[in-house]
Amino acid sequence: MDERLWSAAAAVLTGNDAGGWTRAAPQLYPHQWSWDSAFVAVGWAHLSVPRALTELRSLFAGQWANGMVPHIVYDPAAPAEAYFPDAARWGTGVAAAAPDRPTSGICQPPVHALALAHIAEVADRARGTAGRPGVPNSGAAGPAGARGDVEAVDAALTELYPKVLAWHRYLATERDPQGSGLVSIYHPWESGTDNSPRFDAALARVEVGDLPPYRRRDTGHVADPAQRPSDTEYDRYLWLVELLRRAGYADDRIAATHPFVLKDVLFSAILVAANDALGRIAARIGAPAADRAAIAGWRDRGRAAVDACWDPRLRLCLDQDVRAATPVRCRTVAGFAGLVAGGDRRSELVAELTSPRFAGDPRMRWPVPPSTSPADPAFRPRTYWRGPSWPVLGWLLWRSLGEHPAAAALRAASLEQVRTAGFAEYVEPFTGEPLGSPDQSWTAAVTLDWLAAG
Ligand code: 9WN
Repeated sequence: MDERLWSAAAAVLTGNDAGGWTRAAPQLYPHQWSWDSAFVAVGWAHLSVPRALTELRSLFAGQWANGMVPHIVYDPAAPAEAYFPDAARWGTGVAAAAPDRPTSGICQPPVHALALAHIAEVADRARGTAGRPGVPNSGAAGPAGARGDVEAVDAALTELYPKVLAWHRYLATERDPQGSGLVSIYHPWESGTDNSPRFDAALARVEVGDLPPYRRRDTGHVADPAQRPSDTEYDRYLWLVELLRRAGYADDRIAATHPFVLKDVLFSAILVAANDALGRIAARIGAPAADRAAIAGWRDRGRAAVDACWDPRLRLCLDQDVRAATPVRCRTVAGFAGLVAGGDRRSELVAELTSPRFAGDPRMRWPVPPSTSPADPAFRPRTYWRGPSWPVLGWLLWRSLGEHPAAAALRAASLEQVRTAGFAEYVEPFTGEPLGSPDQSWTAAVTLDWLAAG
């Protein structure tokens, strides 16, 4: 165990702890983000199981009445100018379940059930090994603490299970009225990979109308604004927000009229993995058979649909642009959706992941997946999701690889990367330069999990 790296990662989570929830980053992202929060809970589990559970509880306090978990739960105490768009810009008071907790009006990939199942595994493991030196989260808790952790997990599973189920049901119905197994997104921010070239064509078709004026805050928090999305992209992002707001965040209206609707293959694959995890949770708490059948049905339907997005020429799974009725032909990390969903393309996808088009590019400082392939014409090594590597996505793929030998290599390379680049939001893949925000919570969280797996 690398004690120094462990303490440094723990210090990032503690430093970003806002008391019951964790800022995604100290300056750039001073609120609670949905999928960040799930990854962060994976890390917290190794420091404190109760704290990890609190992270998810506080996020789900912002869940909407229709089941949607919003992509940002705002900190009303943060200054309004800390981040844009601020809560007021979304005007979501009408739709939110808890209007006292201001939220955005869109969502992000559903990593939460994975996090919940992971916390339960960590607590179970600690109970089995309580007090053994060198086992993370065992010495601190001790035998009584470890038993208490498992009790806390059981209580939290009972409380959170119906909320997570409602979240998955929302995605499987409102976001997939066709029952295709693929989830529709209405905004690039919903993918979590905001300015990926996956969205270029669909975004280019969005004609910006009468956009209320705004001032960006993000570019003031990074060393070089070129690391962030462009102003043209921001205008379109804000126009899509405006259209969603005008549609009252009503899924049926949005599905019928919104100019940006994409079947996001990575989001859909994460939902498959999350349904797998939710199925295990449902079995553990003795949930009704009808729930368990629904969850298994969503999982199997999603897995088959992600496999059907396989493109034999690019050797990746592709998003489907609903408005253009075409697959989105570009080489990005989202193409490994089939690995995340656990379908039939595993060996081809591992070969592609380690090929010179991705982690095996000889120019790579460490063999970790870049967000966009250097072989894609849109590749930019320093620009946000257009090339830099994001440790958190490396973690998602690592986890999906299971016992495959490529997993150990990816973990080792990722740990080397964080040792050198620190807990950066993203990293220039050839030089290893840290980019975006320093002390990004989810980078520290996945580091803890990689270390605990050693
Ligand atoms: C918009 C918080 C979030 C992540 C996203 C990442 C970035 C926000 C932004 O930061 O998005 O949601 O302002 O760029 O793209 O994945 O959840 O870390």
